[in-house]
Amino acid sequence: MGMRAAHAGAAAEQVRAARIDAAERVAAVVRERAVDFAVLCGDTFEDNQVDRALVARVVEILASCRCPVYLIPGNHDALVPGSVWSDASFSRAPTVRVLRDESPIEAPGGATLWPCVAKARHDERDPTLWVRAPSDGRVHVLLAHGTVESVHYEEPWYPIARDCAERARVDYVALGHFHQHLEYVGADGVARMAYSGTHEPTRFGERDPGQALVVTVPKAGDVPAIEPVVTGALRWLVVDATLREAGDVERAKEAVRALGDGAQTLLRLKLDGYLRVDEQDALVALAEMVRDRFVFGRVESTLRPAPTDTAWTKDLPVGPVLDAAKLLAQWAEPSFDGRPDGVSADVAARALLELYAMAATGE
Ligand SMILES: [Mn+2]
Repeated sequence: MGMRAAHAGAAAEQVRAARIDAAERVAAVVRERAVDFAVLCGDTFEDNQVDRALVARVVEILASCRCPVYLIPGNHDALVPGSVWSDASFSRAPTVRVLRDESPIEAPGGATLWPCVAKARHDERDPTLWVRAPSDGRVHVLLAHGTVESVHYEEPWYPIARDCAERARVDYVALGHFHQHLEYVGADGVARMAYSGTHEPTRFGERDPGQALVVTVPKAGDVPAIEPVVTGALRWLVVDATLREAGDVERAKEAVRALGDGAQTLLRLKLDGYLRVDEQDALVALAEMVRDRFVFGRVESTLRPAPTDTAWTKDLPVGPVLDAAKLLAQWAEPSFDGRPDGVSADVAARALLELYAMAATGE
């Protein structure tokens, strides 16, 4: 919460509002499922400087869960002097519990929570190493924020070993930091550790974002049932299109139209290939459609102009490539009638353009 969303341009405000709405859906899921408690495993806030009115709003949403909600700080909202966690809103919401100490606490449903607390933005130690749960019949849940080994992430701090659940002897490890839903299967074939991912998608290129996890552990030692529930609303799509032949711009436009209602979609349309002179107007229309139809829409083009005649073939080295170009140029002439069976002028024109692309890029 409090993400500036500068990467969404003029849609940033809508992106921020969507994150509030998605938080309300998380609270609704918590109420509908009548869970014993909810956990948020760090980076609830973008940073420790977020607007305090936003903090109050988030605490209000969490309080609406009608069950205890436990939060640990993450690297973005680390527990440091003057952090967001010192906001007075938290002291007014008794069911919203910020866990500040590395010591186990009892939660409803016969559970014991083991909170690993981020006290700095960077740390290169595994924050879970202190945990070793007893076999006392309680359901032990470890809460941690960090980077499980082998996850590639731009902020690779707070490393967490893949065998954390086994080593700490807990029933479940609830993870924060990574934005996508990801489960880890232990040596016994059971997943006891998972990132829920963010409640609302955050950026382009994410897989499986916008979910909460409903985790059920009937009793100590049981296999956890991990059920993803969709809570996000906005789609962040990247669509690639390569233009080569007449009509490709129109086909790209159809593909964009097929994405449906743009009111919940951010789109980056990446175009490469060659643009024909007679399709420049169609490209302008496509760009307008991308801009107008979506919450955020941007065309990213590396298009080059397609050749208007075959003069470029004169630069080809003498040999089979030049011979092929000459032949294709001849076949591509609609009035030429000596084409081999099965070769149309269109196919020859397209092949010639492919050859042009190869020659232009040195392939
Ligand atoms: Mn983080």
